[in-house]
Amino acid sequence: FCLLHLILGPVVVLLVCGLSSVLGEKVYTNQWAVHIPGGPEEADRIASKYGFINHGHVFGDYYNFRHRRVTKRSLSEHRITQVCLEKDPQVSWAEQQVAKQRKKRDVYPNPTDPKFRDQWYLHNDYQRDLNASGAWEQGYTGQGVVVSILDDGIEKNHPDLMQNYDPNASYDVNDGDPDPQPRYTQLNDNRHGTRCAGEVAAVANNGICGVGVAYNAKIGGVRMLDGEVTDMVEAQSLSLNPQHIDVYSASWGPEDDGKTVDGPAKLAKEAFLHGVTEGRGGLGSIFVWASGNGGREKDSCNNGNVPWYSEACSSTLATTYSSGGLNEKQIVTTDLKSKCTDSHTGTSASAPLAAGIIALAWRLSNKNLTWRDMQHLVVRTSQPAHLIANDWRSNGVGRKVSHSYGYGLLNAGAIATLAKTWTNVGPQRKCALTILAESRNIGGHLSINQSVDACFGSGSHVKSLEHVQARLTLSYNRRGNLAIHLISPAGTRSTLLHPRPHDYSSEGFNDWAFMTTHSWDEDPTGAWTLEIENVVGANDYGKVAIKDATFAKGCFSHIV
Ligand SMILES: *[C@@H]1O[C@H](CO)[C@@H](O)[C@H](O)[C@H]1NC(C)=O
Ligand SMILES: *[C@@H]1O[C@H](CO)[C@@H](O)[C@H](O)[C@H]1NC(C)=O
Ligand SMILES: *[C@@H]1O[C@H](CO)[C@@H](O)[C@H](O)[C@H]1NC(C)=O
Ligand SMILES: *[C@@H]1O[C@H](CO)[C@@H](O)[C@H](O)[C@H]1NC(C)=O
Ligand SMILES: [Ca+2]
Ligand SMILES: [Ca+2]
Repeated sequence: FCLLHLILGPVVVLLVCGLSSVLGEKVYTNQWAVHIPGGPEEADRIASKYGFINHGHVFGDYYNFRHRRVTKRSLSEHRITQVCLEKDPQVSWAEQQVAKQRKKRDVYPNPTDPKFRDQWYLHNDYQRDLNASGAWEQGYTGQGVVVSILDDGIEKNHPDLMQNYDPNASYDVNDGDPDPQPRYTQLNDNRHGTRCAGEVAAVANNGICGVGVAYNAKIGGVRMLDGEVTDMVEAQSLSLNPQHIDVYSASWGPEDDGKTVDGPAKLAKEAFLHGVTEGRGGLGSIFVWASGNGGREKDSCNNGNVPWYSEACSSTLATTYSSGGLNEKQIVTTDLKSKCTDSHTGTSASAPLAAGIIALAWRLSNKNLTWRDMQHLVVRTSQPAHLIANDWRSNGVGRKVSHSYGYGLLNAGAIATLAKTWTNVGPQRKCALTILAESRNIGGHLSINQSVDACFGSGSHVKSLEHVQARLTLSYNRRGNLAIHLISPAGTRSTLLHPRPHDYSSEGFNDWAFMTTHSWDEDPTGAWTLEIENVVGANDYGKVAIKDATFAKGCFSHIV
């Protein structure tokens, strides 16, 4: 009886080979744990009697036996051998060992680049980070994704960029040629674009500098800041190769002087619209913008300026690090002349990190996420984390949101995880309503309360919000004294405009679109309230007309 298995053994091998992991069933090994109280010599004797090799003590009187002929991995238990052992009077217990599914806790090897350990914002074991490794370990590294940096050029032959450099995502708008190589000066004025490019896609595991967030992404640069910036220059940059470039990253804007009100002009507006409707085969280009001073300062977003391409901080969707605090290191990235810097700082550092994280949401096998899907992922996965602000509030769907940080700190691992199972949001619907056809006096305080049906009964009925825009035309003798709030039916209070002490202008706003993302996923049906308030309370005067409020109308993802 006990000899029979010697013949059967090899047959079993053939049957089970390769099935084990697929079926997820128990996998039996050729090892037995055997309890033999009679001592090591007795154990050796029993081992050879039944065709085992004794691999020695486990502990106490337990021995590790390996069978010579039983296959190393099998889906069926080797009953015969088991019974033989159990029946032997010298054996008090025996068990054929099963291979357990065990994953190494830290299975993903960190990049080996010399400066990687200084990239605290990507991954560290001691404090919050952007959880880049959470995406990498799932195989999301930016492969197949194309990012372009709109800036002062890119050092395309930098040893830590060269391998990922993509000439088709690059152009020199300033000089009108295909080569975006920066213009070199004594003071290295044009290093910005190269530094931003490295944040996104510096090559990993090449022994040079650090890594980009999306270190397998393709990276290009548009040289457009090293010269006169006009509407046409902006538009041309924003619409470079939209069927090839997935993400455009920009870290610049108008004066941060607390009084400038500037927005995209005709051509740039059209470039945005064209990008989100036609770019990437209709899935929509992603535009990532740095806003305000970003980052950690409590008042970063409320410092009295209306950042370029941003109507107010309520349009901010999420936050990344921009530079460290006093005790923290700054951003590590590629620098001009083949160098590596660990002192890249400022607002400009944040947009490329966000662009890189967005690049991590796609995989080669699924680049199907639209520009709106991407924003849904960001809204759902960003977290207040440790970000300090006095205005964190739960919105109508219970999500924490703040004017300083939007929905919070981006989490690359969480985005990648959610992207895996995400199904496309349906087609975009827009419902536009006129709130105030005739102008009204503002005085010291004006509150307009209007019930809306969100276009109920029509094809543009909006049940769940993305963006809300309020387009105001407003005259006032001193624009900077005004605060404007919008309150949703669910009670979410968005600050559309903060008072701006330095803004003396009497120009008001001319059909200016204020946007909020704070009511994301709320049902817009019900009473909306718009409050316009003179915070100084002097004898100011002016009028307002609200051309329309548009619900669920998209703009572009706007990231601090
Ligand atoms: C750039 O585009 C051209 C023309 O579409 C194509 O032939 C070439 O392979 C592309 N190069 C890269 C690096 O993608
Ligand atoms: C991609 O999206 C389109 C339209 O939303 C859909 O028809 C298609 O099935 C999607 N494909 C994948 C792989 O998700
Ligand atoms: C980072 O991402 C991984 C993968 O999605 C996730 O399991 C982990 O919880 C994330 N870490 C944090 C702090 O959110
Ligand atoms: C707006 O009007 C509705 C009734 O139409 C009322 O229930 C709501 O309290 C009002 N909201 C404000 C802020 O006045
Ligand atoms: Ca050039
Ligand atoms: Ca590197």
